[in-house]
Formats: sequence, structure tokens, C-alpha cells
Amino acid sequence: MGGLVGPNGPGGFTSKENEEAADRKLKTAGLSTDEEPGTGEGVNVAPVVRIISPTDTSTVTGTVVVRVDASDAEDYLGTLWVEVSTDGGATWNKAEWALGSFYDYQWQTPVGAADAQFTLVARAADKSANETQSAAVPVIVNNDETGKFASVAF
Ligand SMILES: [Ca+2]
Ligand SMILES: [Ca+2]
Repeated sequence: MGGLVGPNGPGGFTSKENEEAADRKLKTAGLSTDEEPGTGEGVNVAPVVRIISPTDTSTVTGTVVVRVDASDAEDYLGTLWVEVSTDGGATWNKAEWALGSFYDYQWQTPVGAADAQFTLVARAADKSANETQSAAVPVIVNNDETGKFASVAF
């Protein structure tokens, strides 16, 4: 997100002055600063995110709950922005907070096509726009190949 002034930003501020100015802007806007209490030079770390279901290389069908475990040192549980991609990161769908650190996305797998591999990826952003992308989880969608059964040779 924009708004932060870089170390060589306008006005000839030092890096420290820029940081303080940026924090004042965030406070004015009612947002958090990157400060941790007592340190004055705190770092707002990026969320930790991973897909816990379905598991790597599992076979799925129908409606699948893609469950993401996402947590953050500075954000309360349930307040992260979490998205799931089923195409390796090309397109994203919002996951809804379920409980604890879990966020779920209800994935309607395609029906009527040939079985195929899909690559699940999740990403989570905290309120300071730090973003983390999970490891990819490949899964096989076993579709209902209507009309194909007659031609299957056993
Ligand atoms: Ca954070
Ligand atoms: Ca099939």
C-alpha cells in the first residue's frame, strides 16, 4: 500500500523522520503503526500462512473446503485478509474466517471434464499490507465424467 515515504523521499527527511511522519499519518487515519510497544523501532512481521486441507497430492471431488491456517503476530485472529487460488495464483477467491486461525474457501470443483491436477495456493495480508503466500498444494480433481463410463475398457 502507498503512503509510506521511502528513505530518500521528498522533503529531505532522514529515514527516522520519514518513519515518524508515516506513523503519524497512519495514526491520523486510525490505522496501526509499525511500532511495537516499548521498542520504537518495531517491525510488523508478515503473516504465516499454509493450506492444511486438502493435503498435498490428494484426490478431491465435488465441493471442497480449502482450509487455510493463517496467523499474524500483530493482528487478532480472524482479522487477516485471506485468499485462495485454485489455479496456481492466476486468480484469487476470498476465504472466510472459520474459527481460530482457520479461513475456509468453498471450492466448487469443475464437473464433467477430464480429471486434472489443480494447484492450490493461499495468501494472507495483515492490516499493514504485509502479505505472505503459502506453499503450493497440488491436488487431483476426480470429476464425474458423465457418459464416459460406457467407453471405459476394463
Ligand atoms: Ca503483521
Ligand atoms: Ca474421474
